Amino acid sequence: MKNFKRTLITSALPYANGPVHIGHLAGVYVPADIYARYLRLKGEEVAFIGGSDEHGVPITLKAKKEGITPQDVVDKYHGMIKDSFEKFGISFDVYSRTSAKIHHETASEIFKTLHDKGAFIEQTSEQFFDEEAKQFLADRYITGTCPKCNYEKAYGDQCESCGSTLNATDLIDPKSVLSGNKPVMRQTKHWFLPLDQYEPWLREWILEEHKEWKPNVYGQCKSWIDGGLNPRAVTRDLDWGIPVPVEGGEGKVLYVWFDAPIGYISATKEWTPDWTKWWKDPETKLVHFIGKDNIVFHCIIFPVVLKAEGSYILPENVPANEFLNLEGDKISTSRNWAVWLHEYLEDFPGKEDVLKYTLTANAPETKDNDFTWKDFQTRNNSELVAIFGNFVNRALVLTDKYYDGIVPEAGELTEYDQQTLNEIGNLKKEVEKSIDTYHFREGLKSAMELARLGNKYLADMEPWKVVKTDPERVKTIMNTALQITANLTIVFEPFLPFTTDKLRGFMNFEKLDWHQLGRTDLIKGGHKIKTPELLFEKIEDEAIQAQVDKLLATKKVNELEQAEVNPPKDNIEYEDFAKLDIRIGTIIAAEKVAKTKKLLKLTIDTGIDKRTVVSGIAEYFEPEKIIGQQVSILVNLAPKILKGIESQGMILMAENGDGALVFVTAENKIKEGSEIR
Ligand code: B3M
Ligand code: ZN
Repeated sequence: MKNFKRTLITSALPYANGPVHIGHLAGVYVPADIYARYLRLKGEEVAFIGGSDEHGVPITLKAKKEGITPQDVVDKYHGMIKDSFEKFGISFDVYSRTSAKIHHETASEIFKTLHDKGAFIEQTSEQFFDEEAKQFLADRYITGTCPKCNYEKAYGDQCESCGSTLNATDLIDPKSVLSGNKPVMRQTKHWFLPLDQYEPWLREWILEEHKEWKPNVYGQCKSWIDGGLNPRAVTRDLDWGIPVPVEGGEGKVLYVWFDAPIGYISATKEWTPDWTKWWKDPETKLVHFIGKDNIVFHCIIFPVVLKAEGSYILPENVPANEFLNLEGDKISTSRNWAVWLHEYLEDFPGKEDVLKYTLTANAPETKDNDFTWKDFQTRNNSELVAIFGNFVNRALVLTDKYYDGIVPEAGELTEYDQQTLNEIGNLKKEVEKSIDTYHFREGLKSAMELARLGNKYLADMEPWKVVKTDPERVKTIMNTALQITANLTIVFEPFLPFTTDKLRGFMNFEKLDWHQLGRTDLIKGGHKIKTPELLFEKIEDEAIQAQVDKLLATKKVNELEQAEVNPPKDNIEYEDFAKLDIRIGTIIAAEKVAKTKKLLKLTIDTGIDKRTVVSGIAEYFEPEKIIGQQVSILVNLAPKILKGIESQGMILMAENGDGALVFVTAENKIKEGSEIR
């Protein structure tokens, strides 16, 4: 492996069109942060770069939806994202934004350089144009039916239902998002990056020279390259973005995926005047942390830009992650199906590391994974509290109790003591191997092994028993336990920085660098620790249930919103309608029908009588909660036996296309027996 002098870590620039959620964190920011903290702890020269991606169509669409300007949108979300990253402890050296002046300048300059070198081809092509809005339509401004799966709301670049990449011209029955009209074709000129010309080079550089890239990354690159690369437009007809800085570029902007990765360079410039050593010195190791949907941009398109420019280094690795799902469903900003970082920080104050731990322990490194609140609770209660917290607490509390908080000197070590301490060095190697190869969940697992080791050591040694028979021996046991504790403050530093900070506080202990890890004399006899507190606290069921309820409420809203409307039925005569006798009634009793999932047995006060109705609504309503609910009831429906119960009438329900149900009733409470007609 090549030896580098310094490491430049970039993490994907989140779109400033919404807050950051756990999917972003697990995929990009938590692993990048672990990597940055680890290298810093080793004393290496590191730059950790972040920023907001503030251009592109998603932002203009959001602005349109909210009736504000794109700049308003990005100001709002950039502030929010930056703030939540800070509170969560993502240790960026700089967090910039692509609407910054320095970025506009940098991206323009690189575009011009490529233009002047003749690196682009100019092509006139036909694009969709909205005649009413007088505007060319970006892919996201066109919706229509997906030719692959028939989903009716596919975008001009992608179908979110089947995941296919599309061209706007592939859509069946395309419509403009702006006016709802069918767009027409118009000619427009754009600048293209001829990716096809770089194919032999990409083949060599990635497929031959970077066989060590993660299989998911390498595989995606290979399939793009083998599939044949085409020239790619790097400009757009849009009024939000960086103006195309060459002749003929009026009214056009740089394609967001052209400028966004350049944001890494601009942010570095903003951070230090000495930026060229980070971007132009071959002894700098450039690593991009991204999610899997960004692979082609970071492994193919951006490297081609850098290569064409000629003076920049190329990424050494791109450890892209797969996706994190939430409770079995794809995370989605538009469907509000997410755990938002800023909300988490409010709901779980002081528990930043619990989320970091869960997201790393369950990181989608090799395949998509699922985040569940239950798992979050278990990771906290059974791992952080029961293993790490328990060990540390025992070690510190016993030291406090037996020795007034003064670390005892060790006597002669037994073979078991020695073995236990030797294990620290082995685990250190494991953690290093894992982090060096971007296997952060393995790394965390090995770090956790050290806490397990400590826990087991104390459980085996039982100092609380030995203290009665051999108090001298207990000094050695406690000293050994405290050496393990001291090592924990180092090994967990990249993963759980708030926790190690707290632990060092309890121990009255200084921050040590990675190279001290494995030493068995870190904490000296005679050192005084502080009165210990709990390192982690248990998370109760109620807190978890509250989060689950929040998601269930979202689900319900989505179901109602996304429902398809059924086509109308054939006309009927008034006489047919007049035959229906529909009354207002009140549910006075309700219970589940045994051995069925869907049925409730209801007793209804119809104003005429009190009667039994069997209704298929059990999946949507709990019997206790609907007592007193007024309903509309069809009272002259012929009775029918259902599961052995005679049902005398039918409750009217409104049902959306997904089958979610709501009671149909009068606007105000009204006397039972009132007729509906
Ligand atoms: N904003 C897409 C995303 O957030 C894009 C990343 C840019 S990285 C230069 O997934
Ligand atoms: Zn589709």
